[in-house]
Amino acid sequence: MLSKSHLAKATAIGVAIALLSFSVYRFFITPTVGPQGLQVTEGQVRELIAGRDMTAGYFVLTNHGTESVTLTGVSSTLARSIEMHETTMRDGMMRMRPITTLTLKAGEQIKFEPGGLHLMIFGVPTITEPFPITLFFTDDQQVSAQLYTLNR
Ligand SMILES: [Cu+2]
Repeated sequence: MLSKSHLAKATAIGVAIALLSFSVYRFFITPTVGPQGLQVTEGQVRELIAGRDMTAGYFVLTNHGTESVTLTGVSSTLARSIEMHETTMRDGMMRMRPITTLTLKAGEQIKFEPGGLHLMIFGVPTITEPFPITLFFTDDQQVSAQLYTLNR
């Protein structure tokens, strides 16, 4: 039979494991929605091509709030700079160009994805996982997010 102290110890370990798996679950499955109702999901970053220090990043941004918001920039402590780019087709050629702002209406969702809107990440010597970014919005709002490596 288990003594009282053994039982207490086993219970404490059980609680610790439960808390740990709960936080891991929350971290990967249900990202939190910020106070402004802004949510970043599916954050991904491409591995570097050998010899280069720039890459591309993607994510899904959802405005769960009741007002429109404007994304004005993105940065990372691990990159020299990050630009928002859009991809366009002109004369049968795929081109990309920087955009400076992006407005989301209330309830709107915008996808940064391969072949469309994307982040160009410059001056990044190595990709760490998760790769931290911060999104800046008008009215001094900020949202932090993590990008995970996309192995393609
Ligand atoms: Cu680009």
